[in-house]
Amino acid sequence: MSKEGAVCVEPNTPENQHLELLCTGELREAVDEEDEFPPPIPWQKIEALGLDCDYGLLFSQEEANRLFLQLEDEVEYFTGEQAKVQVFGKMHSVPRKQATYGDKGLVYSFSGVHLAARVWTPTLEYIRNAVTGATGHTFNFVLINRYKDGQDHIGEHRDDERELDPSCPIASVSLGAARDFVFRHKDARKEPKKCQIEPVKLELAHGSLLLMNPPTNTYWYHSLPVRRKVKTTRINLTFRRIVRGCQKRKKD
Ligand SMILES: O=C(O)CCC(=O)C(=O)O
Repeated sequence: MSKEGAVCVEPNTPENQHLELLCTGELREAVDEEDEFPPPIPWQKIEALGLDCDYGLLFSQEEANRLFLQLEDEVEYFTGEQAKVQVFGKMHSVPRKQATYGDKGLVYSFSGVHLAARVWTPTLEYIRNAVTGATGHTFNFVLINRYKDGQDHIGEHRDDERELDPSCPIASVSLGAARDFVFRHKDARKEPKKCQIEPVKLELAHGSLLLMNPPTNTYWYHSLPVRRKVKTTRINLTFRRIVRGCQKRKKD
């Protein structure tokens, strides 16, 4: 992985979390039930101008392996027209597989497609609860992208649809092949660049969680580029919070 970019990594401060628990009286119980209390994630802070992310390992290798296999069994991906997106007015097949799950009635609209949420599967609920436990944020929807190998990819975009709760981070869980993930500032993408801001590049590991906090998606595009050397499959889950009143109707 390239080490370019304005990446600032800070150590986690688990003391703060313990202090918080102490105030709410939950620490005693946590200590008593030490075996059942998951250790706090050692978060890495990733910051640049208008970019605010937290990155850490959410699952052990063993658990991540199990979840990957369960998802391979459970998730139903879109086919046909629903597996296409609109780019400059033309419909194209997406270079990966996609699926959406979530609370009843939720629809996510982007790039000319409207994807209705299927009912949560047990594995997706388990992963969503783990993300909530680690972050304190709740989510009602997940977009799943499956990249069969390094040829599958996702182009530069921002997750800034109006139906997303702007105060809620987007929580991205990765399972399977490690892949490079690139952020580029909106004013430093194309020549002539309005300003010189270096891209921020990360490698997203098996079992990892990347939290894209606001206002990251306002200022930064992200992509998962082609990596021909990657021969194995990766599944990515982006947990989101959709605000019901702001949803586009299916026929918009
Ligand atoms: O696969 C990934 O890590 C990125 C997915 C993504 O960009 C998205 O869901 O908006």
